[in-house]
Amino acid sequence: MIQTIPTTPIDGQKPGTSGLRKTTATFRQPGYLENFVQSIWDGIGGVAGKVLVLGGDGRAFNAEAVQIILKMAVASGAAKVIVGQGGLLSTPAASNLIRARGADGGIILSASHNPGGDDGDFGVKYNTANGGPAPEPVTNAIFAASAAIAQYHILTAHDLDLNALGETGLGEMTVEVVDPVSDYAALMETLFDFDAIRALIASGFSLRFDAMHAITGPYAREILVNRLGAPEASVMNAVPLPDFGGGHPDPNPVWAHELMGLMMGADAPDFGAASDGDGDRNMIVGRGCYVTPSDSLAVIAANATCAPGYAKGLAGVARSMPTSAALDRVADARGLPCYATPTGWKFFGNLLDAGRATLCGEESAGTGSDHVREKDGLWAVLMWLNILATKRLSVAEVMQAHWAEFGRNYYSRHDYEGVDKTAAEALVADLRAQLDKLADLPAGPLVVSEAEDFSYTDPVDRSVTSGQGIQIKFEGGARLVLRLSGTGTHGATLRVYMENYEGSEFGTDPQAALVDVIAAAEALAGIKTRLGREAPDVVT
Ligand code: VG1
Ligand code: CO
Repeated sequence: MIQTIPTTPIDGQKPGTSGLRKTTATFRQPGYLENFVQSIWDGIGGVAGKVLVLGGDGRAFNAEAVQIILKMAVASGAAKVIVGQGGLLSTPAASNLIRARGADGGIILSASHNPGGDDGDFGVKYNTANGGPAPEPVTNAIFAASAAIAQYHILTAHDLDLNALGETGLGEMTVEVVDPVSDYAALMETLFDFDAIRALIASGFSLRFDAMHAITGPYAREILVNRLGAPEASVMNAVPLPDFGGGHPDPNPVWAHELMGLMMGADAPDFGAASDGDGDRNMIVGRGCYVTPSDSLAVIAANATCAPGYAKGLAGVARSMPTSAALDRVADARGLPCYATPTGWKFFGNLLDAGRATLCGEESAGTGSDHVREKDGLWAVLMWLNILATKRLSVAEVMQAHWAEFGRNYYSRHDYEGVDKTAAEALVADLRAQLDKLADLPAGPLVVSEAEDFSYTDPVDRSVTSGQGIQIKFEGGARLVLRLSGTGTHGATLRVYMENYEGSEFGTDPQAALVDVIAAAEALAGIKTRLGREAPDVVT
């Protein structure tokens, strides 16, 4: 029986950088998920007759949420929902399924790199028919619907068994349970030279992939072990757990410290990598050599033609504005168009759809291409393996060669997590208010040359998105960006991004190379005093 349940709007159901993220406890409140899902249906003009893809990263509440969403899809007349077995899908696999099946859209259940479990976070993201995160007009419509909601519709029924593959009926709707891995693995085989990677591994090249007890375990096992012949032990923390084993599934040197310890140790493998909760981020590490995400993006752009799927060259490249300009140097040298977008993968969608960009990336460990409309962790790992298999160089040698050719953009991001929201917002607002007057003024040891509040005009649909981060450039070429995170669930997180280009000296520690920009940031924003913090919580 389809029930119509009266409800009232719940404050704060506003999607952030990547969907709606709240604590698991918040999502478990009666009606919370239901209100938001109905708001998605209402915001996109209903789901009657539509085909949707559904799955999540397996964190706590994933299984319950999938059942609720299926019952709400049938109650609003959806024709079909394609669900990953067990309710699981990585974000890039979901994006691929939407595209491959010509679905009208999809729902991905994840709070990505945020911790999960009963005391962690949960999230819901809506993706459109191109497979990508809903763009701002759509998320704004969903938010507007959440503020006007008066009722939701849901079928009263038993939970479906989502472990058996194949089609079943739920009321008038078809539910198709698919293997979450196979279509994605097949797509990877079309892009990369699996024979060459297999030969590299067979020659004794050793690797470790840290799935961080998140969604990529089964994907990495199938691709790296079963298809590429890596030993079983190459995939660590391979079993997805609802609380990610108590860890923080964010692939950076701080949270992936187990892998980092291994890679910096005496018996380090040749190659290490990790991915996040929902499988769209990546970290690349060589033996004794951490590769910053911005550098990884630049290396991939410079060498993508090693991979068969990109052999014909790139149409263009794109990065989020805070990402380092290492990519721009490659683009300049190769004559490629290069775009700088606001933070969040949704801003790459139009560039990818229009064929203006083939590769995109963010400093936050997200890299991807036009093969899907999300960033893709395992894709980046396979791209690196393909490059190494072709060049037969170590990761450290690839980096040295890259810097020798293009120079090095020393880069670091300092995060101040869970700080007082009012103080963080005031810090940003005060700095924003001064931007007009900063040019030519000293800032610690540096002198400001340009200061702006980043605003983006989409070159495809001409839509304008403003207030996307404070960008300050200094005489001599250094750059500073400050913005508040849009994915956290506690207080505020201030992100401070710093870079400085160096043409010939490549061996300096990034924190030392950036010491002047760090001092300039403190002089301009007064971070330590205003936030009451001595040091950042995470340095990447
Ligand atoms: C962060 C990153 C951003 C990324 C977003 C979603 O957003 O900075 O680059 O696109 O997370 O990634 P914010 O607003 O917290 O800075 V994921 O893998 O968490 O979906
Ligand atoms: Co993610």
